[in-house]
Amino acid sequence: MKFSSVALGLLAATAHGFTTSPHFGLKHSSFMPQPSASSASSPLQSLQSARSTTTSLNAATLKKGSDEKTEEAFVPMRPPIDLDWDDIGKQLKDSFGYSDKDVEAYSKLSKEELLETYESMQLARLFENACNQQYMGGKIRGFMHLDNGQESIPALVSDSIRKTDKKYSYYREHTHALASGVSPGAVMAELMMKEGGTCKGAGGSMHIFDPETYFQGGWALVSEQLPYAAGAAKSILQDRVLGLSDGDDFKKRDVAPPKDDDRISVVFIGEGGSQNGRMAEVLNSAAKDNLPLLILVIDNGRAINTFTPDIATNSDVYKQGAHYGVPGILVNGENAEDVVKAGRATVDYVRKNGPAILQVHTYRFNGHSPADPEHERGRKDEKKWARASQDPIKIFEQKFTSEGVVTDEELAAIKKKVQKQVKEAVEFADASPMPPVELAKELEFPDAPDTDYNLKIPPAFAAEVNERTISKEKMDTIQEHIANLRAKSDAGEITIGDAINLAIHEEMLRDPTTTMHAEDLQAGSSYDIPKLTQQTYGQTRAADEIIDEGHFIGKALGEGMNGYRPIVELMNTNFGIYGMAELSSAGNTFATTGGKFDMPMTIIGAGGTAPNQSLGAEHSQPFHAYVMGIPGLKIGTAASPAAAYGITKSMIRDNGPTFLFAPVKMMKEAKGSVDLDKCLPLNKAALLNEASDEAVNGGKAVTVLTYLHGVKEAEISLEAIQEEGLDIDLIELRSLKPLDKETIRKSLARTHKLAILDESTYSGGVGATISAIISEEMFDELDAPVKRLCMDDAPVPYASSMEKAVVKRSSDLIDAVAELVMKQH
Ligand SMILES: Cc1ncc(C[n+]2csc(CCOP(=O)(O)OP(=O)(O)O)c2C)c(N)n1
Repeated sequence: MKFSSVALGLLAATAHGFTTSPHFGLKHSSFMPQPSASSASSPLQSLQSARSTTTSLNAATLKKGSDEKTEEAFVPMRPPIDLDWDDIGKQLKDSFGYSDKDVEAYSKLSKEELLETYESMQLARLFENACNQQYMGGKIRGFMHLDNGQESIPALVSDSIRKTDKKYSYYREHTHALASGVSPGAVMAELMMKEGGTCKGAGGSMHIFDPETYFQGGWALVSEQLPYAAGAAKSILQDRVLGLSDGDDFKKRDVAPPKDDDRISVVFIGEGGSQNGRMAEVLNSAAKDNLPLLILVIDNGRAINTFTPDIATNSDVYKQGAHYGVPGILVNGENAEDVVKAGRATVDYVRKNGPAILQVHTYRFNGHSPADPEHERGRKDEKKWARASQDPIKIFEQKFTSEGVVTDEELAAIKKKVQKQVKEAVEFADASPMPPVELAKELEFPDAPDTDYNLKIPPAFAAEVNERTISKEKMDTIQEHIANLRAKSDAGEITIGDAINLAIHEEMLRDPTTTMHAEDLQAGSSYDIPKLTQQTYGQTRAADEIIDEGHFIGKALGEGMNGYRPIVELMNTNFGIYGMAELSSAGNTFATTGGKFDMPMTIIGAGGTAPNQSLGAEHSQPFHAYVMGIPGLKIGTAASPAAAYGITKSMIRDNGPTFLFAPVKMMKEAKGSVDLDKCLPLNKAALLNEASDEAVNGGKAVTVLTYLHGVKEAEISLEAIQEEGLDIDLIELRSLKPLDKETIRKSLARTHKLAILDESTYSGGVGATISAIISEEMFDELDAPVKRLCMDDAPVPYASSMEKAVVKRSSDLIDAVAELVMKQH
């Protein structure tokens, strides 16, 4: 067992405190019971028990003797782990199956490689010191999460991670971006809100993105990046299956990846974030699909002010994969040389075999962010201590100069070179202009609201890819299925579910980069929407998913950033509640990345709340209203097969995230025909009934806005309304966002009265938003206040007698139209 000088220093200091594994250099206390061979069956278990023992410790007083003066000695809450290379080698053999010879091959870094490690660490440190200065000078604002003390991780990244590997980091990502080759000037400019920034100043400190280096975030919701990285890993498999690769414009071209393609996806995550359930899902998915995914856990033991062991039963994140068969190892982040060497071994394992976890034990010298108050239990002294004794840069300098491997002059020259680089980055950022005010609106959608999707050109390689990836037998089967559905349409007999399924198949054949995700997918889910997709296009393109919508919307997001066009089918749109974080980030991506990443994701599902639905409260929520506030999302509805077909096709072709809601109770019952091969606009409402001139001229007409089941309810009420000598302009809101204000205004200019039959709640509902817009922008057209017929602010009851009081229907509409017409103006 070797002890580093740092560890030796600590040996005395910790003598009072905790039980640790001698194997890993944690020190045994003479006051604590020693772990027996049976109570700590492996070195790593010993380490774990040591950690839990130390959680209650802070600082201890070491007494040299009862009559001696008391001497204060610092005992950190998190003891250093001081694993040496032998310990790491053992883990590499036990966890990854490496041989002694393999481990030996990883055991040395050349002098040149050591100097590169040093340079990478210095770039991270000096760049972030400059960030601190700019923050203090007021040029960087908001949150800024610095990485000081954790520089061995960027050193690993610049050593083993290639430009073409996909990288998914979190809000503490500046150094990961630099190590991935993102320009320091562009990162600094992004932090300083400048147009020359990686995202033109739209992203900021927590959202660094760079297409060229495949640096794909920069995500600020703790752990959200996990499924995205899995989706990116999946896109690598898709490239291989389809024989596609990225062109210079990062769009797919018909060139197969090289035979030895060994790209991986890397996800960075804190030990706090690793306790999130997304970790379990990602491990499951990574193991199931054998994804080339490296989970790089940066374990600084702190989650903002929380000492992570206070909330986590087990901080050994590298063992979390055991349940799924994903191996992991632990390394000491203060020893940059070992981090780089172990990083190489782990990355090589992932390239050749599949997913793995690498947990790096570090100390972070700064608080969470300068904007945060620091209330970290036991941290003040620990930071001081860590800066003095656990700094990977100082440890590196001390070790390799004292061993004569490198000279002070060589290190000084590197530091000087990096200082110049950082100075230039600040100068570049200073010189860059602020982004223009108009950019915010330009970044709302990648495709303008009035896009004609019929004009979109399919990829030239579609026929070739279909030919080589779909067998003749399967192609015959799907063509027959398509022909049957088209015949049903011709006969006016196609359902909404089948119309969407038809559109999906036509689009998946038209563009082989289109993928599908759903639960119960093989069986066609609940309404046949994904029917025959897996059977035709295979498991990689059409994935049956675990039951967490957040997980597979997240994976779709990762595919969407990597040249694919994922479709997600939700068995019921309400289940999308589990994917709120992922939906919101999908909506943000185009704008937050300064327009550098499209997000061609389509979510489709049956939802809404029909009268007499009898599904209970949780299946009857207005999820369409919940997502209305997500920027960047185009939201459509379709209450007929024709609308469902044409909108689905357009949404799949759109380069931004889109969400189609279909009426759950009408999926099989509404039948009709579709306009074959035609895309519908995503910004248009449909006038389903035009009030007669007679009714309009007599002041007996009302505009009715509705969608989903409301369309059927309104159609049912039409006869009764007309029998009374009244009439309605019945407008189906096929686009909830963007809203077709033109069609509404045109109708109000005739009727001057408006009822909204709304399948969402009184507060925060679709009707509430539309009513506000009309009051603000079309007030002059109104002769009476807008009449909202919406759901009460109450959970939808099961019993139909009670449900009647909450969910509005045709009878309510008939009354409302009569009431509006009676209103004097
Ligand atoms: C979903 C979500 N919840 C809470 C937060 C606030 N938050 C930001 S960082 C953080 C702690 C994360 O700790 P850890 O994963 O260990 O990473 P570290 O910051 O230490 O690098 C929290 C709670 C957030 N950004 N996202």
